Amino acid sequence: MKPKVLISYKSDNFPEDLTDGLRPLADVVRVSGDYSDQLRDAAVLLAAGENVNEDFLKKTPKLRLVSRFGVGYDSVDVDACTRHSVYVCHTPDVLSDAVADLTWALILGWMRRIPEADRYTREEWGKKQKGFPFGWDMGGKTLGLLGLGRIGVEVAKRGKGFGVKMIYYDVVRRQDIEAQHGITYVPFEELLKTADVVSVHIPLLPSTKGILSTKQFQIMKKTAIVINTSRGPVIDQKALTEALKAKVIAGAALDVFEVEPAPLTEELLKLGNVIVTPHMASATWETRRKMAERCAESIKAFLEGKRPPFTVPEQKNVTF
Ligand code: 8YV
Repeated sequence: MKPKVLISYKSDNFPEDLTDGLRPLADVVRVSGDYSDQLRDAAVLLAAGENVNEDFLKKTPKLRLVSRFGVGYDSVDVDACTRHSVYVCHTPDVLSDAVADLTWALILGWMRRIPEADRYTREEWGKKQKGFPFGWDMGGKTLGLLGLGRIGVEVAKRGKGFGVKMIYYDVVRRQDIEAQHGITYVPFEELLKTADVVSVHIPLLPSTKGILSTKQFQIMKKTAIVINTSRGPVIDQKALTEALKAKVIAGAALDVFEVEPAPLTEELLKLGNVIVTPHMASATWETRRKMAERCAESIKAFLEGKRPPFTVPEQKNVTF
């Protein structure tokens, strides 16, 4: 009997040809909605964002590989997977450009007030001059990157072209990148104090949850904006909403939220000084294809009895 591969990532979207490529080696089942009845004999799970934790693993005695469709794997308890001899793979690198592009789209979209300008052009242009969408220059502003990993670096590369001064804070100092891309390391508080744009590029960990909250917004410039294309919970969303309402900071542009999809009743979605997008930073046709290929590559290698590529760093030296 062939091992069973469950594809839970938006099954309808996962490329048919990549699924077909796995069929000679596995019984491939595309699932959606509740698929708990499929778990008992599954060897591989191509996971969207479901929580793969100890409870989940109790229902999957045959599971040996979780392939996360994405670079972030905060939804997967890697220690629990290691205890259960389950590899965890993800899709690093291939989405860094797309996420950096959207980050800049959000920065520029906010600074040049694109959503308001679009509405003004359709509804008011020629009728009234009041409300003409004046924005702000990028050149000379200070961009503060919170996190200088793969995605932060791509954001910095693009920053060079816009003539911004770049500073960053990270738990790991990147002296190679500092010299190469003209970016300066500063302590966290100094970044908050001096940046005109604070852009977040860190993983969600117990230590980063709520890293931007009331206290941090108070340290920031009144004219500063916050950009988040990483994970919603790294920002305390209620504190951010209050800070935006009270004009403690000037604005925010967010692709990620504490709860997703963000409920339509969410107060943050009603504020005028916020731009929102639906967790779409990696959602380009090319990038999603590359992510799918990376998942398929890990799964195929595993099915052929090899150690899968693209395991998460915590499992770098582990072979089951
Ligand atoms: C995806 C992401 O939208 O890579 C990640 O960690 O959050 C995004 O690229 C997501 O993984 C799709 O489920």
